[in-house]
Amino acid sequence: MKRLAKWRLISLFAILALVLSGCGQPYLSALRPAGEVADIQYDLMKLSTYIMVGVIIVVLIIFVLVFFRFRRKDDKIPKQVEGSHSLEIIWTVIPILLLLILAVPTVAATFKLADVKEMDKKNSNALVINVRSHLYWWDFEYPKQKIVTSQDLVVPTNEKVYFNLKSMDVKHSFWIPAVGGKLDTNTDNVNKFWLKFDDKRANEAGNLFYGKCAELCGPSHALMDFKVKAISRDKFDAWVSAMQNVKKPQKAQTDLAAQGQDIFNKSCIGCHAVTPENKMPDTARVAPNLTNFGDRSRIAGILDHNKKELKNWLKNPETYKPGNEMSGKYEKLTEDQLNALAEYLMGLKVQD
Ligand code: HEC
Ligand SMILES: [Cu+2]
Repeated sequence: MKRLAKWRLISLFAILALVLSGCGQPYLSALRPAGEVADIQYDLMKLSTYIMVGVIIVVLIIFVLVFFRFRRKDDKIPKQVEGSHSLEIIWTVIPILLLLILAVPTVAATFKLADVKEMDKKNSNALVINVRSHLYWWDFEYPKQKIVTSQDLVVPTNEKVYFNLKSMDVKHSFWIPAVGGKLDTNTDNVNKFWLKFDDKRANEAGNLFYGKCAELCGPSHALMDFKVKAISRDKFDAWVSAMQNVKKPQKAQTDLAAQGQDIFNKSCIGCHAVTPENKMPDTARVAPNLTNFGDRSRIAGILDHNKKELKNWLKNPETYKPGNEMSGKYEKLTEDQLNALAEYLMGLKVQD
C-alpha cells in the first residue's frame, strides 16, 4: 500500500514535469518576454520574486539559529524582550522599506504602460487597432487603414502599437503572454493600452505569437485563442495594401470553388464578410471576416489550417467549440458541398 502511494507521488511529479516542460516556449510564455511591455512586466515579476525569496531565506536562517542557540539548557529563564522598542521598530521598518522598493517601480510601470496620449492626439501617426472580442473569436479593425481582419492579428515589429479594446457580448480579456497584457475587454467602456513587438525575438518565435482570452467567458473560453503575426514594417505595409486592394469579393479560382462560392453566398454571407472594409455598425458584425481566410494559421483560432479540418469544422463546429455562435445557424452540408466550400474558402488569399 505504502509503495503504491510512493509510486503515485513519483508519477504525479513526472506528469507535472512533463506539463511544465511545455512552458517557456518563446511564442507563448510570459517568462520569455518579446517586447518592451513584456520586459517591464517580467522585471517586476523578478523583483518581487527576489524580494520574497530573500525574506524567506532570512527568516529561515534566523529561525534555525534561534532554534539551536536558545534551546533550553537549564532552568534559568533568559532575558525577556517583549515590548522591546528596537526590535519592534526593526520589524516594522524593514517590511515598509521592502514594500517601497516594490511599489515605486510598480506604480511607475503602471503609468508608463497606460500612457496612450500619442494615440489620442489629433493627426497622430500611431498605429491603432480596435480589438473586439466575441464569444469565442476576435475581430481586429485598423480604423486608419480601413480594413478588418479576424483571428490572426497582424502587427509591425519595433514600434508601439496602440489598442482599443472592447467586447461585444460578455467580459473577455486580451492577452499575448509573450508580449504583454492582459487587459479586460468590457461591454460598456473602451480600455486602451500599447504593446511593442521586438523584431529579433519575434523572429525566434517564428513571427507568430500566441494570444488568449484570459477571462472565463463560457464553455469554450479555453478555446478562444488567436494568433499574432509580428512582421517588419515593410511587410506589414505590403499586407495592408494587399488587403485594401480587395474591393469586392474575390473571384473563385476553380469550378469547384465557384460552386463553393454559390453555397457561401446563399448560406453564409449573412454572417461572414469576405471584403475587408468595415461598412457595418459594430453590432452587425456577428462572425469572423474571411477576406484572407486562406492566409490564416488556424481555423477558428484552434484547428490546423487545412481542408480536412475546415470540413470537420463546417460539419459540426459544436464538437470543437461548444456553445459557439455558428452551430445550427445553417443547413446541414453534404460531402460535395463541404468539398466545394473548403476549396472556395482556402482560396481566399490576399498574399502568396
Ligand atoms: C449565424 C451566423 C453564422 C453563419 C450563418 C455561419 N457562420 Fe461561420 N462562424 C460564425 C461565428 C460566430 C464563428 C466564430 C466561431 C468561434 O470561433 O467561436 C464562425 C466561424 C467560421 C469559420 C472559422 C473562421 C476563422 O477565421 O477561422 C469558418 C471557416 C466559417 N465560420 C465558415 C462558415 C461557412 C462556410 C458558413 C456557411 C455554410 C458559415 N460559416 C455560416 C457565424 C456564422
Ligand atoms: Cu473570452
